Amino acid sequence: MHRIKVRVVEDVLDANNTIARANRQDFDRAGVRVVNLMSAPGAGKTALLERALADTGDVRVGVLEGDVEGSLDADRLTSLHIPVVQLNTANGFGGECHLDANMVRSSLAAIPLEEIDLLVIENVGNLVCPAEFRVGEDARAMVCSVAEGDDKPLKYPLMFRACELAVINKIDLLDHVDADLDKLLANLQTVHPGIEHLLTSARTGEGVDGFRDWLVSRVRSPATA
Ligand SMILES: Nc1nc2c(ncn2[C@@H]2O[C@H](COP(=O)(O)OP(=O)(O)OP(=O)(O)O)[C@@H](O)[C@H]2O)c(=O)[nH]1
Ligand SMILES: [Mg+2]
Repeated sequence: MHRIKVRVVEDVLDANNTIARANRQDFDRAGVRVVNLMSAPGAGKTALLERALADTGDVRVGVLEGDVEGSLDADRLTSLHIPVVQLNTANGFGGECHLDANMVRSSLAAIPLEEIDLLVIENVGNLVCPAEFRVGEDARAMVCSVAEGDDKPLKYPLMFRACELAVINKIDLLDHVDADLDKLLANLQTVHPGIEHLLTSARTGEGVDGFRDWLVSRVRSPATA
């Protein structure tokens, strides 16, 4: 029984990876680099994008917004005057807690790939499932806010291991929450030794330049994922 269950999960992930490779080929053909941005709900993905994507110089950026329902995040980005496409998992996908490669594939026609150099995919807020499903990205980044507590890398290691960058956000709240930043960073290195990290506050703007630089440099770096 257990082995059958494992086989089914493996088959689902294999099928997903096949579609993710097709997405990746389409992105490569269009010369678009893709970042899959993940976090628990409310860690600050959209708030960071609102600030970081305000000025990306000559790098043209688009965003695919993944949410279970609604267009609140896409609406927040409209003032940036960049292409933003909202993808809802409630519509036709059963309200899934993550994006998968097939969902992203279904959105490709709506994304003006010829007009952008970098696509940021804001995944559905969830610290577990999004880490398992590749969507055709070149790189993966995750946001962990200090308000979530310093133990999160130890409790959700797959997400922290799956990413090349961990953005530690809401550092303006450090004096108001119990999380110990040194402990959080040590736990991060325990589950993913050598992982790059940034300290940011989307509220004050501290560290956001570093996040913007990391995003923009994906366009010039060799693919990693
Ligand atoms: N104090 C503080 N608040 C922040 C910071 N970043 C985000 N917030 C707030 O945290 C809340 C959630 O931020 P969002 O940007 O919506 O988070 P998200 O990760 O996009 O959330 P989902 O898309 O729902 O998963 C909002 O009220 C933000 O204003 C920060 O650095 N400091
Ligand atoms: Mg968001």
